Amino acid sequence: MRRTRILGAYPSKCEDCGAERPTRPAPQGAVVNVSEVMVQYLAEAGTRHIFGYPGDPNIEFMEAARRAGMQFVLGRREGTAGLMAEAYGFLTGRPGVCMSTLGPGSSNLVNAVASAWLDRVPMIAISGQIERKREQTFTHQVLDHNRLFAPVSKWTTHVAPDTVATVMRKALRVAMAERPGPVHITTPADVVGAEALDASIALPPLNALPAMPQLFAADAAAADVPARVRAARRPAVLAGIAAQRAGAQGALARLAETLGVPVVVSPMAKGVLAEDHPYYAGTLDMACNAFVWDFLKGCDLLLAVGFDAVELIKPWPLAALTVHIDATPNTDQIYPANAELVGDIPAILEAIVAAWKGAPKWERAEVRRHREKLRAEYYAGRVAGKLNPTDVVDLVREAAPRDAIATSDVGSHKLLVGQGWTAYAPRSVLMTNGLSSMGYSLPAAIVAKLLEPARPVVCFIGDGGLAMVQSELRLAASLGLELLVVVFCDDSLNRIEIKQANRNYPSWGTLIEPTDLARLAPAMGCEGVMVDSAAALSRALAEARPKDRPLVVGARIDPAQYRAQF
Ligand SMILES: Cc1ncc(C[n+]2csc(CCOP(=O)(O)OP(=O)(O)O)c2C)c(N)n1
Ligand SMILES: [Mg+2]
Repeated sequence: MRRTRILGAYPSKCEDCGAERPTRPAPQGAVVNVSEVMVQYLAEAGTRHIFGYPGDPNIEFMEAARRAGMQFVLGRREGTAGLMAEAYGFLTGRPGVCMSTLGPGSSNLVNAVASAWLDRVPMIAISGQIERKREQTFTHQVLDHNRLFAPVSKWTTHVAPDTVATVMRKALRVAMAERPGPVHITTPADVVGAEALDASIALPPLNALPAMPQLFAADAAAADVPARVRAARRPAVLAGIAAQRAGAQGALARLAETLGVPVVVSPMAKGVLAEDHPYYAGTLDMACNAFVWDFLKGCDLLLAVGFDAVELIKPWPLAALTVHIDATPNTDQIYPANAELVGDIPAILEAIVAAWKGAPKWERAEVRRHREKLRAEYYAGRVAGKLNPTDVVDLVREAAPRDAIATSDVGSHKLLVGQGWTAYAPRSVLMTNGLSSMGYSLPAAIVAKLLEPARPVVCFIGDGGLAMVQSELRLAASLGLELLVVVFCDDSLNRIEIKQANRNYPSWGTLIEPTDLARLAPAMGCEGVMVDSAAALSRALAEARPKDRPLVVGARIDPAQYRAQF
């Protein structure tokens, strides 16, 4: 029988990201099994963490990962482990890896895979399965993974001994290709420990992650844009997550300054233009959304730069001429584009800048006045003497350094965090605004701190969202992570309760019982404090914090500001 041998030596550091590679899964020349090949490909893709929850069919895969030096992060359920993998993919731009068992494990994982699907994050989701010969007919715990994951994945597939290397290369390439997203791989119990026999195993694995293809020819097409901008009276940019993924921050800032165009950003792209940049003009579809849209409605030319309509909450309201600048064509047709420039976004923007002649279109002072009005709108409905939601955002921002990472959950609080938190760098704000699933921000904060231990990490979450995932506090404590978890306590699923109130319906099914977080947190190995005033919150933020575990601050807010704004 032909014996599969592991590939020749490969560098101990990833050439792209500089990450230390795990040790080789097996000495050169040794027979390798399917799991070892999978792990080797994941290592080549720069992945050093697996987020998951195990079952019987995962044991061989886990052992291969352990021997390869991967870190296994045991989320307290598959759903949160999967959201950790999503955050990993968002932060690194490389596939986050999550793992579940068959049946209940895989069905629990669906939410996180769907989240990566709509948040456009590269992910490799792996689920164990019963042996192949029983999969077609056996029923106990057996779900058809391909049908389960197909609607929320870019690809669903199985590994087999004679396909594993090819499948892994394709899985990584598909997950990473624009627009990125999840690939689900089923690993049958009789396959994970079997000898890998895929002939293509001898091909270099790094082929799986080529650089972004440069499709764009920086010539006449780009030159057309300066002419359009010059002809416009009030041009503006709407920048989104594809711009952030493409690393367009430098080119975007140069475009804004050189052409003199204000830039509105989508929530998941917060930081793609520093929010103290003179041409920053607000975050779309968060608090003050009518004000920001009115600003865009006043524009007569829109450059949509990597804007993904998955973040759009209502139908497209603009009539202005639109230029679509993206890594993918405007196949969504949520907005009609008068021109499309498709390719490497930074290269396109630089070509436009290079071709620009003329004075900036907007005065910086005009954009500043717009920002000042936006800020005033953001404070609408504050109640003097109370702890308002915007006070929480402001006080936490003031207490955190510029390079802090913030994660936000889903609910009324997200709308204020999304507009009020000042972001200075790309990928410094993690939120889900595609699927927008509650329970994201705590697992995301855990991953942010794991990957960026030197940067302060703040997790904003509602009391409803925390109740969904609070068992992960125990994980954060056991990992020794210094996190600041700020909980907006209003005893309510406020975002939904408000919609009931807007229809004059009573609050029904939308109230939740208060939890004493000052007592819950220590039981989870964390510090905890409840505050009900701005002064108490300031004190809690100023006090020395534990360095080896999270601090949970339950901010008992007055929700009146939500009612005034939403
Ligand atoms: C998993 C999930 N279930 C339900 C929703 C619908 N939803 C959106 S916001 C919200 C309320 C969130 O309550 P909480 O976490 O307390 O935040 P608040 O709105 O009170 O700030 C709900 C139920 C959702 N987005 N995700
Ligand atoms: Mg709430």
